[in-house]
Amino acid sequence: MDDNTPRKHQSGFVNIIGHPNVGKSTLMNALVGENMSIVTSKPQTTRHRIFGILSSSDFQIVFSDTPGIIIDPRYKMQEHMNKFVEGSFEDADLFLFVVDKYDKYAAEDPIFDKFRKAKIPVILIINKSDLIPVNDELDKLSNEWKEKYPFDFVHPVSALYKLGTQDLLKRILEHLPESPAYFDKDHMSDRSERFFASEIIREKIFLHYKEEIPYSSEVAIDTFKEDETKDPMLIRIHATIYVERKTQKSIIIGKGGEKIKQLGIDARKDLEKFFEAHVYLELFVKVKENWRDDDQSLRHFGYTH
Ligand SMILES: Nc1nc2c(ncn2[C@@H]2O[C@H](COP(=O)(O)OP(=O)(O)OP(=O)(O)O)[C@@H](O)[C@H]2O)c(=O)[nH]1
Ligand SMILES: [Mg+2]
Repeated sequence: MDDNTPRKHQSGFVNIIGHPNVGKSTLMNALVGENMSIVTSKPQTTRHRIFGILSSSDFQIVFSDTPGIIIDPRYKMQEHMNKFVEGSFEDADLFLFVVDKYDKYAAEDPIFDKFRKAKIPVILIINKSDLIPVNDELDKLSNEWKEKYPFDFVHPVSALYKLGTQDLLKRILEHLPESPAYFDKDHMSDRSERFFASEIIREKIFLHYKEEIPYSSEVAIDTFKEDETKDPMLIRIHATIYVERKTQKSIIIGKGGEKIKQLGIDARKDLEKFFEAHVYLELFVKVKENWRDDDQSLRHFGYTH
């Protein structure tokens, strides 16, 4: 190539969608190389659309992690989660449609119709390939999926063990249009530090509590103050955990405050890692009855479109 030939630059939106718990957030984190999106073993962990941006001198891939598609939403919050997925149809240059070996879709599932109408390339990602040790099984799965929709490509990966993810990046670049970058090259997300702080605390709620508690909880950051006179920097965070009922508040706090203390210790460790700073974290718990069905609360918690 002539030295004066301008080098090709590719940019695009790569939207990751699929059912809850199939590993969408793990995949985005593996592709971006940072823990941008929280991951737990419980379904419906992700509640928002979150960009994770991977840039080099030649390309910028704007991944978006989305909530798992909820078939039968019971709360307004879940309707908002589904709307975030729908929103990802408006700007996608490429879809990564993530499934695992247990995942089931009928051939007439509305998602396939949406793909057809959107006319956007779709790569089927068969995730958790570490749980599918026999190649025959993978071929069989792959053929069954291809009968449901003419995917542009079928790509097995293990997002958890980062197997096949580098090959997937190459495949993604083959589908990305030539375009200038959408974001500054040093941006890794569209989200604020407060958002990441609330997500890290919410992840710990998912990990520390059972049954309805994680699903009835939301986290709001009341103050986030950086003190740069300290070395390393000190960040003071006051956060409120909202639950739906008084009984849930006492479960979050635990006997003598023991449970919330453990939650705070665990969350602080990850906050310090994420922000590379010392963190002073104070947690409060409040009851906001039925916030999952209350428009005003949902707006306050960022469920806006
Ligand atoms: N064995 C195995 N487990 C995986 C893999 N990828 C993700 N997981 C696990 O699957 C669970 C769900 O992962 P997430 O990344 O939170 O899944 P998600 O699709 O984002 O889930 P929602 O946000 O609830 O929609 C976690 O326990 C992950 O560790 C994989 O490649 N192999
Ligand atoms: Mg997720």
